[in-house]
Amino acid sequence: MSTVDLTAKIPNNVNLDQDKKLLRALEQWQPDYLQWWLDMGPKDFQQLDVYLRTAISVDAEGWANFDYVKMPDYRWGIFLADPVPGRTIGFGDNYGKPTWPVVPGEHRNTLRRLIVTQGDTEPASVEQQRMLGHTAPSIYDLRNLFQVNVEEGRHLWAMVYLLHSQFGRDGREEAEALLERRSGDPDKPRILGAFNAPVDNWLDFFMFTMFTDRDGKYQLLALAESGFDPLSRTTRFMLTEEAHHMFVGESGVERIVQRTAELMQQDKNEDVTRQGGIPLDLVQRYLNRWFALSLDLFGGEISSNAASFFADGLKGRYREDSYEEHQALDQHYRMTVPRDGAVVEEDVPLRNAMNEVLRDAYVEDCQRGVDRWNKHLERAGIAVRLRLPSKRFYRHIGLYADMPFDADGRLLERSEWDRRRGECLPTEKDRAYVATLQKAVRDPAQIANWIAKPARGIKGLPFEYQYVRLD
Ligand code: BYC
Repeated sequence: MSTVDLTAKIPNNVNLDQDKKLLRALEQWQPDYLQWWLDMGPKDFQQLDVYLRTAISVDAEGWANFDYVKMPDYRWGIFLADPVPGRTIGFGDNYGKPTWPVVPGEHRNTLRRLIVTQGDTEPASVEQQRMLGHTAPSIYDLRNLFQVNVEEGRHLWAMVYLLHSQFGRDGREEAEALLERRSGDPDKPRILGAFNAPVDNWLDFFMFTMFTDRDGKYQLLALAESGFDPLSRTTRFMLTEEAHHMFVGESGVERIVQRTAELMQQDKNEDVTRQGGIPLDLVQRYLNRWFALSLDLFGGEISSNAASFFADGLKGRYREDSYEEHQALDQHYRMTVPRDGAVVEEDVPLRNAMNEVLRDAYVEDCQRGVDRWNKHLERAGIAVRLRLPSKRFYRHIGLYADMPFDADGRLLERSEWDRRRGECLPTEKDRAYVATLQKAVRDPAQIANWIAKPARGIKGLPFEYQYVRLD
């Protein structure tokens, strides 16, 4: 078990003190990172004590320490899962060969691009969520937001460590650029689509952490398979933190659905908006949007990039070890492809379909969450059910990009799509209504009317605990 040096200026379990050049480079980047955090991190909450968990070791049990911390003092550090002795590449043309402890020259550019793309999402999400602290529905939720934010900051560190330690000058330049792009900025946007969409209310936030963070889980799982061992080890540790982010999203939407169901039960004839709740059709429209935006993050259905990532042993499948065959040659993957105004089923060479294979595993995982939400409706005797729209709906990347598919996956005439768009995507009216609900609740015992309290608090503490000391 590697030991974590928590007292170092940059806490780490990679013996940074033994590589003075790398240490110096990272110590130079650190003040720029902190400046970025102060400029773009949670606005107006930097001086408050927040009950946060901090990684203190990388073993499965007890890696987290919970205590009050001011966010700028959070111990952002570099933690890699321990190496697996004798690990070999688990898939592709290099199957069975030893993994690479340093970046192989022939895959340098591709790996750098993958790491930069992954790294770019982390600060982007912090930027997107910057203003949400002002409208948190409870102190419990406020604390969860900040926990997610500081960990996304740490995930940026994880990628910057790889860039600095493995990619020399190019890596250092990329690390600087990660602090320069800005979510939603037309001149220097973040790389991937969903990370430029505003997240300015808590319904968007919960949908984002449910659906977009879950893309993170699947991308990290695919990178954890990588033959480039430092990438595998760093993503394996990131995944342990990621679970909480998806919990925040999944349980956040669940508590909204639960509250709406309660309000509907109290008065079956009423429109829940009259009681300050969020109607299920509105929840469904937000769900549709974030699910579609997040599906785009997996890239094109048919992708020669994905085929080479797999062939070269750089990016594997979700749980590669559950497959019997790891070359994926002479195999096909069935998918629907738009053709002459209709969709037809087609077999695509498996390596080219790797983005879709990963996306399908993701969709299955999302469905489990939606089923849980629906249990509340079932228990309340409400007939309506939430559901995932078709994978073809409202896509901007890949085979179905910018084609007018409805939520059932039927291709519409453009005019019909334009007319019916407001049935399946958030409307101006929806946004205006959601905006009226964005009011901070500052009494730790209270929660906004549109969301139920969680079943339990953090780390065995009650919901009412003062997770953020506001004074
Ligand atoms: N937006 O062959 P294609 C997370 C580009 S989330 C804009 O279809 P490929 C987190 C693509 O780069 C996980 N551009 O796809 C969550 C390519 O560009 P070039 C983030 C897009 O190459 C919440 C072109 O289109 N991690 O961690 O297989 C909070 C054709 O590409 C998009 C990763 O994504 C898009 N949606 O790329 C915090 C893992 N999709 O080459 C954090 C690293 C594709 O023509 N990235 N393009 O210039 C990858 O593995 C891959 O780059 C992709 C798919 C998954 C993005």
